Amino acid sequence: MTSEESFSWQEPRNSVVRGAFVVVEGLDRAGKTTQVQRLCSKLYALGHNIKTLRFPDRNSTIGQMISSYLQNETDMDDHVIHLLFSANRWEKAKWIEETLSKGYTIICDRYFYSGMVYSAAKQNPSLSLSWTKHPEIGLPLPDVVVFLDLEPWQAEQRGGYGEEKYEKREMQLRVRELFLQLLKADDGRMKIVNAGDGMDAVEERIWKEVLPCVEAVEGGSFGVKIGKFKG
Ligand code: NYM
Ligand code: MG
Repeated sequence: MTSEESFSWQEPRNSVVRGAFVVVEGLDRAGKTTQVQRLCSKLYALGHNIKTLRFPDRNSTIGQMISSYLQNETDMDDHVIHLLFSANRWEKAKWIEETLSKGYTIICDRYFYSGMVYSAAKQNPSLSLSWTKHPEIGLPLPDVVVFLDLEPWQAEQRGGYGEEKYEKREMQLRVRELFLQLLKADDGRMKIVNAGDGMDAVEERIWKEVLPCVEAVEGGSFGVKIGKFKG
């Protein structure tokens, strides 16, 4: 049972002011996919209306170009692939806003935070962290972002590591540094969660960060309007 199958078809069961936009971020093999599924199941069991999303969304034409790049089948200029990742989010922007307005809480596996840090971690002199932000400006802003933090050596010990582009120690080290840099500059919506030990403990930590936010947003404390990323 994938999260997509189990959570995407139901009509909203509860009337809420709007859904919350929850993003889960982290290095490769940080456990995002497992934790997103667990989080959805728990929220759904409590009666929340849930939809899931993941980036890159490999189903669209742009998503297939991204997937082929990640699998080392095609090569692209660093700026071009950055803009494709961003375009892949813009393809979903309207759907995100409409879905939140209908009262669904969205749990999203990666978003523009990954977009910025993975591109900037390439250390291309004409592709700084601040350059990477520009195409993301105006996208729906998450209400909470959970950064699953673990050290690259811990991620490496998990299965499947090293199959795609970027899954290399040097790259992951820089990605982590940049995530931590974003966290320092953040307005408080990014929460750091230690993801280096057992799945149940990590699940509990995520729950403590996410549930209060979901309840507050659905209850109207964050207003009806969905924020937009300002850079
Ligand atoms: N990635 C993901 C980017 O480089 N930019 C982005 O905007 C996004 C959303 O794609 N190594 C990278 C991070 C991952 C890779 O993601 C594929 P996943 O979650 O491993 O399928
Ligand atoms: Mg990966």
